[in-house]
Amino acid sequence: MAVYLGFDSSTQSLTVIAIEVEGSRRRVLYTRSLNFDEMFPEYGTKNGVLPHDDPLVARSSPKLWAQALDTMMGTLAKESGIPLAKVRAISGSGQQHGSVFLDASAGEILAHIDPGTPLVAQVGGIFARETSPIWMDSSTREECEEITQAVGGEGDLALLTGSRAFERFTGPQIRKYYKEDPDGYERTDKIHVVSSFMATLLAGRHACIEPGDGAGMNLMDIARRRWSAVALQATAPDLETKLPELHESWTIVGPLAPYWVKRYGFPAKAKVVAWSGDNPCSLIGVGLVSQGRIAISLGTSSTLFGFMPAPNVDPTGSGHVFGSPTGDYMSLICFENGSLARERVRDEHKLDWEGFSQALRATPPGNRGGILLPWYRPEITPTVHKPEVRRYGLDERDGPGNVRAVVEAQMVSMAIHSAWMGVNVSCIHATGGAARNRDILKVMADVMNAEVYQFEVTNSACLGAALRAYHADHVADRKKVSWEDVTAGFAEPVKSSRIAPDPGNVAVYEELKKIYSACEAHALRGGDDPMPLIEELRKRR
Ligand code: ADP
Ligand code: XUL
Repeated sequence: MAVYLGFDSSTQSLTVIAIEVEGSRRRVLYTRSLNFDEMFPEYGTKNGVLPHDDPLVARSSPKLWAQALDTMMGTLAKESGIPLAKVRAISGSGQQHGSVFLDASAGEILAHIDPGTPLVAQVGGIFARETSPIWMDSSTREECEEITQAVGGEGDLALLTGSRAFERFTGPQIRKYYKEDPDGYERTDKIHVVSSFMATLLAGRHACIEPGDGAGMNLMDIARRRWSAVALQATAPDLETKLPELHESWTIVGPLAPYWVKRYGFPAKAKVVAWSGDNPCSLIGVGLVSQGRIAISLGTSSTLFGFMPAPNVDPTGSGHVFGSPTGDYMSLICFENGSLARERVRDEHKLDWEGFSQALRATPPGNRGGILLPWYRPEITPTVHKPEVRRYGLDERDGPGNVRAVVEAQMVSMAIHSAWMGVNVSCIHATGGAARNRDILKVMADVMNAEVYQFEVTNSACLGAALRAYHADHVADRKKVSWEDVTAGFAEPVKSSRIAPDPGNVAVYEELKKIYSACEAHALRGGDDPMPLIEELRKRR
């Protein structure tokens, strides 16, 4: 029997999953989540983010992530009951784009961590920058423009790196830091993303970045899967010396560092496998290792993604191409106003999740034309810098109407902005915390005109990380294993969970998509007033 561990260091929590594999016998042994705000209040985060006066700035604490990892490893050793000696490999998934700036002392210090003292007490001095910008940060508009100019325009940058410049991407964030604190930048010896930082802590040495997360930086040549000299030069000086190496997703970073072996009793030969981004890991965790289906993840962010055999970049500029952990590619669009926007509406109308679901059941598809543009925070897709919530034909005090409006807005926006992927969607794999809510998934099925399936494990990023550990362990031992074998028995949708689209509702949403697009155009680009369209729909339906 072999045990594999997958971690997910997400915006709001650290989760672990332990899976057991013995031939075709596969099962989940253990799963546990630590919420950052609740478990580590001393860091002062709210929903995993440090408070800041500027709504465009979003940062968190890398020490908090390190402390959560230490606590979780202790929990695994002392409380989980899993056979530690059987752990063969460990991998993980990290919130994408976030960056950790380490000084030159980090290498030596991490190689000699004393097992008698908690991790955080020893790594406090390794950070060139105390806080880490995360994916919710949208304060780098100027840097995006500068990088775009230097590389030769949006189209060229997208062709080169898989995306035009995005505020949350690591490259623009690095440029901002270099401009604001040149001494801090000079002091920085290595710049990790969240995933490679966490793998670094486990292995006690600088881990590589892999193409799943590397593609979220505006720094990697997407076709060649190596750092792009042109993009690096456009971003900040001497960047090539500060970035970790770039290697495939199944790279073994090294054995587990002695700290974890001596302090908690993990086996010395357990392999640390490169960590990847949460969306690339999710691609594995929902079994999308071949073409033809898509996944929608309803976590803190909402993402829609699918497998892609070649890097076909989005000509409209709203989507991304990332590396897939299989060595291929994936397409993705991301929305910042995901769970936190749904929670805002839920809380404004004093509901719990059951009340939220009841509101969905009590209101008609199409919401009688009532539209909400749910930009509680700045939005990534479409680009909205100044947070603003707009309503069309919808009363602010109408609780059920606002609940339906926020869910419909999110689903309709996903449908509109994913058209560039050119996938004829007939089947959606739903994942993330809110995918347990079948009333939300019903709206998804009707808007996307596709069947929606749920999974046994809702944290597909975490499961995908454990499956990647299993895959890399086999590759390292020169054993043949296909991705279909890797995901079999774990990442298959639950057949009985199928939610089918209703043709009548699909027709309503076809009309609503046009109205929603008109509302977006009105709010963002001064387009025509969409109210006449709403009145027309009301007359007919
Ligand atoms: P992340 O990994 O991005 O931190 P998760 O995928 O764990 O987030 O999702 C957590 C979110 O799931 C919570 O913030 C909450 O809004 C949402 N959630 C949990 N239960 C429900 C439910 N029954 N209905 C809708 N949303 C839910
Ligand atoms: C993807 C993105 C988010 C983060 C947070 O591009 O920004 O989905 O990975 O989970």
